[in-house]
Amino acid sequence: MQAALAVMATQTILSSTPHHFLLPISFNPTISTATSLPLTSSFPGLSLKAATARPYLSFSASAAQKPIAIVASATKKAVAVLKGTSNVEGVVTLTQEADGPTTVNVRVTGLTPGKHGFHLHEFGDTTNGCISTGPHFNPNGLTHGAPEDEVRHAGDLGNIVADAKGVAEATIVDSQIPLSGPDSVVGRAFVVHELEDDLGKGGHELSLSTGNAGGRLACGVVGLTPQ
Ligand SMILES: [Cu+2]
Ligand SMILES: [Zn+2]
Repeated sequence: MQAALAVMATQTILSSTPHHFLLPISFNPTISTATSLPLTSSFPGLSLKAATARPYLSFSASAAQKPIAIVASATKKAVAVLKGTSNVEGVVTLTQEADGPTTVNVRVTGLTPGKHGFHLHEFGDTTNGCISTGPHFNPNGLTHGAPEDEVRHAGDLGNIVADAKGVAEATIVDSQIPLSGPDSVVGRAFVVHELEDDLGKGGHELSLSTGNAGGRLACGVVGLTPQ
């Protein structure tokens, strides 16, 4: 930053135009009066070549763009396209306003009628199919539970329910699956399971880790989409 200010100072000296009104308030005005039209900079190590308009312009541009960047990040959207080895497939969209809860819209087809466990798993890795997405996303090191439980994996979104045609549609609003920050779910994966998630209450040896939801029918990695 000091070098950038020095460059700007040099440019002000050389151009002697009223550009200086754009400079930061902290800029020391004595520099411009103390030097008369220098062909070399009065700043050690700073040649005239450095006094191009580029650093000056880039500084102004980045300052002007800051408010736009804040506006653009107010709403975050993401999507996951679920596929597997069976004919089960689906699309999941996620929307988060600022730091509020995330709204998840789910549509999965090709299921057997009834409940199917639906989770966010830790990894966005499908190199070995849905198995390589790892366990349920669990940044707080808790045991498996229902979405409304205090003790749950962040990725525990309960069950989705397929109708007689094998179509499950759901809208889930959840506060533990943000689209930014240290616990962001972007880059992780949704998985829809063969069986019902018992929400940690089934008494099975897998109840407190997976909800005993059985095999993984389809999965998809969460990726950001345009606003
Ligand atoms: Cu799962
Ligand atoms: Zn879980």
